[in-house]
Parts: sequence; C-alpha cells; structure tokens
Amino acid sequence: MSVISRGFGGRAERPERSVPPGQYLTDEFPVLSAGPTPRIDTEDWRLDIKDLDGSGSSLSWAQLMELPNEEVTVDIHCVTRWSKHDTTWRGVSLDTLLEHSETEAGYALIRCYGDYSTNLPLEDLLDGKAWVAFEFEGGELDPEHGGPARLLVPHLYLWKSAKWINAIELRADDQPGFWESLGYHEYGDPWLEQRYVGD
Ligand SMILES: Nc1nc2c(c(=O)[nH]1)N[C@H]1C(S)=C(S)[C@@H](COP(=O)(O)O)O[C@H]1N2
Ligand SMILES: [Mo]
Repeated sequence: MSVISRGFGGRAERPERSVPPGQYLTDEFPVLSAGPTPRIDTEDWRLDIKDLDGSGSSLSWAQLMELPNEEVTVDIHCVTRWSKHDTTWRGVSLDTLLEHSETEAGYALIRCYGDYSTNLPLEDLLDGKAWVAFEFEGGELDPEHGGPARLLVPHLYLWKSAKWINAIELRADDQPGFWESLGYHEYGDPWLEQRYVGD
C-alpha cells in the first residue's frame, strides 16, 4: 500500500521501496515446485490439524469457506532471488484456524498433498502473520501456485509458504521439512538473508 505523491511536474512519483538483500523485483510470478502439481478437488480437500497429544481436527473445504477470511496485500520473497511487491491474496488466518487450540507446541510442521513439507515456529504462524490462502489477485488460486489452497507466510522465504497444504502438525521440536533437510535454513528470514544452514 504505497503512497503515491504528486511531484511538481504533475508526475506520479513512487518512493523507492527496498527488497531484502540479494533479491531483485519482478512482475512475473514464477512457478517453483519440487514435483508434479497435484490436482485436488475441493470435494476431497482436507486440512488436518494435529496437536502434540494426538488430538486434532479435520476441516473440509465447506468448513474452510465458512470461516471468516480476509484480503491481504503483501510482498513475497523467493530464495531463488526474486521478490514481488503488493501481491493480493484472500485466505483464512492461522489465528482463526488455531483459535480453539490450547497447544503447548512450539513448532509446526506443514504437510502437503504431494511430497513436500516445511517447518516453522508456531509463533510465526500467529498474530496476523500467516494465512491459508485460496485466492490470488481476485481469482481462484491456480493449481500451479498451490490451489485450491496454500499456506502464505510472507515474512519468511517463500519455500515456507507450502502449496497444496493438507496438514498442520503441531510439535514440541523443530523437525526439518523438505528444503530444510536439504541444506536450506531452518528459519529463512529474507531480511537476514537466511538462505542456507549456517547463514
Ligand atoms: N507443496 C509445495 N509447496 C511449495 C513448493 C513445493 O515444491 N511444493 N515450493 C516452495 C518454493 S521453493 C517456493 S519459492 C514457492 C513458490 O511458489 P509459487 O510456485 O507459487 O511461486 O512455493 C513453495 N511451496
Ligand atoms: Mo523457492
């Protein structure tokens, strides 16, 4: 939500906005998938939430659609160095999804349709920082970009924004996910350039 100010010449001036270190801005929306795109019918779609003690819930698409959702405009940053400003999504916040959970967990492992997972501290999913997103720029989320629904955690590198999300496993430990097991950073803050283990 940039402020557009009028210069003396009547020209619209847009103040320069920064990208994280080592990133460049793009208007494209590249597809980055480690495997084939799964096609999940919303009739069959589920989101399971599992807590430490094995208790949990399983949400259908209809139930997801009944929850309050919101539109957010955020910047996204891929570890392959592209960043994109002002992307608009609609989704259900994780605050809403985990509202009734009184978990003792410190971490979450996100599982997906297909063979992909990613880990993050639970606090990075809460307080308005993460959504299960099902619309992009006002339209249905394309399967290539994670439709019918993906996790969106824009403050971390985009590999944390798991496409085709299927489960949120609440955990006591920070169990590495797909890329994290292959040498990527366990946290992935783009502003600290946490690309690889040890960064
Ligand atoms: N399930 C799943 N989610 C995933 C991936 C994947 O391969 N599988 N790739 C990740 C990576 S590395 C990036 S950069 C983003 C890319 O999202 P996009 O394809 O919509 O640009 O999705 C992330 N989420
Ligand atoms: Mo990525």
